Amino acid sequence: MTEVQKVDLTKVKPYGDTMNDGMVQLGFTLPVPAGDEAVEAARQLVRKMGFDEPSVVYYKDLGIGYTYFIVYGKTIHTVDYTKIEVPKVDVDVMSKEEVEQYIKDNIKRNVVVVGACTGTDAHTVGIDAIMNMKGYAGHFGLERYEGVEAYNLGSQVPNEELVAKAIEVKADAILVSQVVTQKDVHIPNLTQLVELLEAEGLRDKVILCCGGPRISHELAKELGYDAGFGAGTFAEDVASFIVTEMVKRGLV
Ligand code: B12
Repeated sequence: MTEVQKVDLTKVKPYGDTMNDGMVQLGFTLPVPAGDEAVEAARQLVRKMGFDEPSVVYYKDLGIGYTYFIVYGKTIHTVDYTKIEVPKVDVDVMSKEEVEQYIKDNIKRNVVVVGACTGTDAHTVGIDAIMNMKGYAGHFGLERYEGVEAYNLGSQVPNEELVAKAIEVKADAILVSQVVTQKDVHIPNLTQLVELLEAEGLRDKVILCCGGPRISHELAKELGYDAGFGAGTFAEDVASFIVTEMVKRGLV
């Protein structure tokens, strides 16, 4: 009979093929030409990162003096899982049908939602997944919801245009998608939108949400948003938040 090993949640480390072996696979590129010296450089670097027994299991010459590595190593670190607290959007997620019923019972009019992927960001798939009729992974988007009037402006939308549309259609909620986060390009862009809404006297009158694969609820709150949604979000998650928040804040 296989014995199930007990995990000490106060000292969690990666599992490779035995409990607590700490085994990790890393992939990275060094700006040095491929060869024995490059392999040794990768090994030394991985040891400095806090891994025992670094072993270069694969490397490839990328040309022009660069080499790509895959290295195995055993981390010397652990984390206390029992002490971890992650700020999360505080809402009971409803199904599409439950959201529709909630709108009928509690809001009694259409909920107007305007969304876009803003700034220079050209990634439409995330905001489409949330808003478009056909939705994502079997979850219909907001356009399909009875009682929701959804306007998806697409990508590379300037904040000014998004705010103008929100004013024109009297939006109850504004949804912003940010996928490119290189060099923190999303931070000033998300901040500028909050400033524009404040200048228009609109900030308190709308539910403001942002989302994207590297957006957390914690970051969103820090930047002045009501909620932030990360990878794996469905329309139900944000719809539930919008409608319950509208009622909570008396925006009906
Ligand atoms: C497709 C794609 C593209 C396409 C986009 C086409 C299109 N019409 O969208 C094209 C080829 C145009 C592209 C271009 C670029 N891309 Co690109 N792209 C991708 C790719 C492969 C998939 C993204 C995607 O569609 N995901 C699927 C959707 C469903 O997931 P999602 O966006 O995370 O959305 C979900 C959640 O995050 C959330 N969500 C998202 N937004 C919102 C908003 C709200 C309000 C809510 C509630 C939820 C929510 O809900 C969604 C559903 O669950 C990713 C790599 C990857 N595998 O993720 C790179 C990636 C995003 N791209 C990247 C880069 C760097 C670029 C370029 C800068 C490359 C270049 N040097 O030119 C350009 C940028 C152009 C620009 N100006 O923006 C990087 C970003 C790195 C970073 N940290 O910033 C990635 C991660 C690739 C990589 N590993 O380097 N890209």
